[in-house]
Amino acid sequence: MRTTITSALSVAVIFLGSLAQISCSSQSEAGVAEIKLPTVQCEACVMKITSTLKKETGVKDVNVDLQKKLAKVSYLKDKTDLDKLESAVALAGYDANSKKADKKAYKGLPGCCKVSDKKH
Ligand SMILES: [Cu+2]
Repeated sequence: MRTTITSALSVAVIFLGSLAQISCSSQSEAGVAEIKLPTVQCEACVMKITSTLKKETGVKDVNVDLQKKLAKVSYLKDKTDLDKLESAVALAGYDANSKKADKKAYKGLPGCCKVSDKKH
């Protein structure tokens, strides 16, 4: 009986120990980037930009607001930075802050996702 209690206790100790390790392992600093998306047009654009950003290393969470034409990205500062995130969006075919959309990628977007004025 005693052995059972002792081994149960040691299992509990090991379990708690691993929990403590998990909570201490992510020490990297998190930041939130705001990316203006002046050319975002519809839900399909939102989905595309969201999945593009989520694929980036160090990105934890992405929230694209279609009305505000703004993406909010939570990311780990030692893994990526605003410049890389903007480039990823630009490569997907959308303007990101002051970065212009990659022309080829923009041409490949569905018609509904293209800006209706002829500036592009
Ligand atoms: Cu669209």
